[in-house]
Amino acid sequence: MADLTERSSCEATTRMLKKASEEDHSTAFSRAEKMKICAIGDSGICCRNCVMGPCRLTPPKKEGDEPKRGICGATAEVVAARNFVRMIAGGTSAHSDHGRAVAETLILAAKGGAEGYRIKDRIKLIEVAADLGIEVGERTSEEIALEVGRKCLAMFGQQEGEIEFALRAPEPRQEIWRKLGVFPRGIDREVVETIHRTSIGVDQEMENILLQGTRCSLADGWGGSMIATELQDILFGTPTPVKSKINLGVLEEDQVNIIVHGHEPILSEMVLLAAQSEKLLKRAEEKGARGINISGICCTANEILSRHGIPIAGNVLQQEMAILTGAVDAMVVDVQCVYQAIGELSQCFHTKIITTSPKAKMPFALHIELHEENALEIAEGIVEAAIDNFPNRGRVDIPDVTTEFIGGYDHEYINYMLGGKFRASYRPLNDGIIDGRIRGVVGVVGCNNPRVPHESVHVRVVEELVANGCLVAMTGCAAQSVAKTGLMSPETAKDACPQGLYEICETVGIPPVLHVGSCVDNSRILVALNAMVQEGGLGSDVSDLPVAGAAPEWMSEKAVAIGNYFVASGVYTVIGVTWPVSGSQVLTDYLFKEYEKIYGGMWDCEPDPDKMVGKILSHIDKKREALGILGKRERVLYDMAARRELSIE
Ligand code: NFS
Repeated sequence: MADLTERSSCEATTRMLKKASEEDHSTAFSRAEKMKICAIGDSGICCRNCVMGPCRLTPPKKEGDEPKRGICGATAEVVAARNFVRMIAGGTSAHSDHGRAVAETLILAAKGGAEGYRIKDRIKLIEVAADLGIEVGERTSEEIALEVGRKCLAMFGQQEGEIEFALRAPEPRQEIWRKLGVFPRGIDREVVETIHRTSIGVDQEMENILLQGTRCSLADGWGGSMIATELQDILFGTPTPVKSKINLGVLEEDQVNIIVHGHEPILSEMVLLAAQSEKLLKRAEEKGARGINISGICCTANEILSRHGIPIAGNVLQQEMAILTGAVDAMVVDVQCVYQAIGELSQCFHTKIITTSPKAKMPFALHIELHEENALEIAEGIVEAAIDNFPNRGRVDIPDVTTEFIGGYDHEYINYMLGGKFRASYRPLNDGIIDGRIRGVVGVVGCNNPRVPHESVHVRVVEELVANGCLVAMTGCAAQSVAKTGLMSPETAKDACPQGLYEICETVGIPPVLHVGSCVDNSRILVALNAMVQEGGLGSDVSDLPVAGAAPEWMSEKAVAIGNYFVASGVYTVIGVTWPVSGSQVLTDYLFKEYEKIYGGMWDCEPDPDKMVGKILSHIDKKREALGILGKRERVLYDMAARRELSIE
């Protein structure tokens, strides 16, 4: 393998990669190196929606050549559009099935039928109920929660009308959606219709296919993902800032290490609870362990970090690295972003992979299915299996690498910390943007991808954005990458950002980079953007705001769904790595340029981190100019050295 520091900027990861290479274990990094990228598939112009082909619609070799057509006659832009919206449907289905599971658990908890789950956040419950037009009155939390849960669950099967959370968007935005006919009706309906319309011989017009893609993605951001976030807050508590640490060094040599990996806190919350049981702690002691240590990987990690400060072992590309330490007694997984490779790799170590969802099984894993009715009891069984595996450890190799950071920011807390308890508001944020101390706000989200240097693209993008006065909000594995740099600690703000941004960070007590949770929590960013519009002074719609979105190291189709709902909500969104439909210039131009006229937000792709930052800043400045605030410069405070320099001039 090439120089390992070129593969990842994370020290713990490179140490484990070295071990993997010495001991001849394959990892996503080594497999990516061997896997040749298929240029046709990579550019999104291969159609295999029927078996007359597969049809590969490569561009004409020379000028004057007829563009290739599929056997059914499909053009490259139609094939590429189908592939693009199918990615949206895939991503939407993942986030939404997650949201559905939370709604079902909330209903069960409200009925008293889900052991271990209860309504934890009544304030959030009442807020959500109000948004859904549900009467609160003198009713108990359980009565309200039952109606909230049922109403949210009904949004999945809704056949007509408008899904209610989307009514939180600014009025002008809703009007755009209504005029275009893309207001989502029901979540499942939009996913099904997207798959139907892109099957052989149905929707043959690129623009029309994309409209359905938009409707589907909005059903994700303002539907499934928002349901997941809101109902999780009700069940498990709305996050507030918590101190924690990240990286493989959070594993403990003398404790039972359980890693929860995947996405749904329905599982991880119960594992956490079970690990506190006196009986199990005693059992761990009997097996020679000093305690039970829980940490997380991927978005499950973000969920339990935000609500409990549980440390993060790593992001998606570190799941194999964790097993390579030899210190993980059980890796408990549910759904999404779990590599099949961990099953086989676990055979070389003592690690038990425990699958828990009927939707996701894998070879070489122990399956202990989680049922909400008796989840706590099942979770105790899972923890017990991990404890009993502790004595089977071989050599342990934990890289002593961790970084402290603060997580758990969300719309509610930002509102409170900016305005105070009795006058919660976004005013100071909007004022900071208007007077130029904050240049803009950028959401940097998404995955890690071994096709680009692990974490270093994220880090470069975010460092540069902060250095240029942008406040950054992060979710997913992207957030975990940057948490390792110290940029998520308020103390680092002084050196990392210009004076204006620093003053705001210092006054409010926040770092310049905010960890706002998991990928479904991108819905928190939508809510925050809406709050900025409502606060006033920055235009009347999200598309007027000096903001942008980026997914520099994305890999999952979930990132395409997220990107598209941000674009359709009015946000300029740029992705790195690769543009998945680059094979059709017609489609690319439509998404990059025409979309701006339609939605005010548009797609872009830029793998180079510095160029990506340049594009984001020029978009932000364009929006500042339109608002008439471009000229406002941040106030520069000169130190003595700078003054002397001035007087020499
Ligand atoms: Ni998001 Fe979370 Fe990570 Fe990417 Fe996977 S964990 S839902 S998809 S890889 S950020």
